[in-house]
Amino acid sequence: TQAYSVGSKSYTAVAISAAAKAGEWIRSKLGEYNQLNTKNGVHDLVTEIDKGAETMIRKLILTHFPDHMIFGEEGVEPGPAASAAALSEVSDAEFLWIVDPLDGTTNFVHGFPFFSVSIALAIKGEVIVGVVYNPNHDEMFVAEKGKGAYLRGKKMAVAPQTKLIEGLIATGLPADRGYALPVNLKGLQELSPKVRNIRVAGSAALHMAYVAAGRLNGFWEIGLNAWDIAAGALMIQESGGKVTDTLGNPYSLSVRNVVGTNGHIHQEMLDALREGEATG
Ligand code: 2AM
Ligand code: CA
Ligand code: CA
Ligand code: CA
Repeated sequence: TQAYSVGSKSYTAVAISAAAKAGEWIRSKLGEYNQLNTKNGVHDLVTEIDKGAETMIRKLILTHFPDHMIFGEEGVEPGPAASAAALSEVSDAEFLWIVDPLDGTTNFVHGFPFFSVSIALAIKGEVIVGVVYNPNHDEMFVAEKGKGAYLRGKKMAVAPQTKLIEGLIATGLPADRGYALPVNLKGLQELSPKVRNIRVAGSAALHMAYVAAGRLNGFWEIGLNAWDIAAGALMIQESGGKVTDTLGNPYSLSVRNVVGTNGHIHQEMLDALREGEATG
């Protein structure tokens, strides 16, 4: 991945370099991997690849910025309560890196080539850099606060459609079968007839990057974590879109029930989720 090597010590360059390195490594393991552990049952998988990628990213960040904090999925106890508590301990940090080393583990395990590495940097709780890398397509989505979001050197822009019915929308089927899944299913039920179609491709971060790139008009999902959302949220905002929680509150690191759209269809989506009693 010569194209993505770090030339300077800038935050963005380090984020890109870490995502590229981890992503390349993950992709090299695709298809040969068979040992996996379940975290919270059969729907919530974790592999040695998730852990190895996080270690790799952590080391690279700390090499450049030894005093920065890192909040990564595999460094946190599983479950919403534990992750919320862990986030509240670090969310005010001067420099906080928010890392999902492999977003789409289920896809990775099955050899379905749609997964990503998501890395964001927040300064005192405000996301200023977001990078999402899909090693299967060698696509590096990069956003910097106030400077726009880019793919292959080209500025990204959200899709122009103004009506929900013209929208291609994505969501996820959460691993939490007890709470998040039933709420998300209500949203699917309500939204399916009101949109052009819905995709459930298995990587929240990549879905959000696709909204930023104008390939999707919107995305929502219940019960996510900061590491799924942070990079993609900045990317959507910097591409002209809008990110809130399902009740319409502005995006922050503590948002778990996220809605990210091109902006034009945002209110229609929020209204539909409320009508379907699917806001969580
Ligand atoms: P992961 O692959 O990093 O675990 C798909 O619906 C999305 O949900 C993916 O981004 C996936 O991220 C995430 N996800 C998987 N298990 C989860 C869990 N137990 N709680 C919350 N999100 C989860
Ligand atoms: Ca996981
Ligand atoms: Ca994830
Ligand atoms: Ca993950």
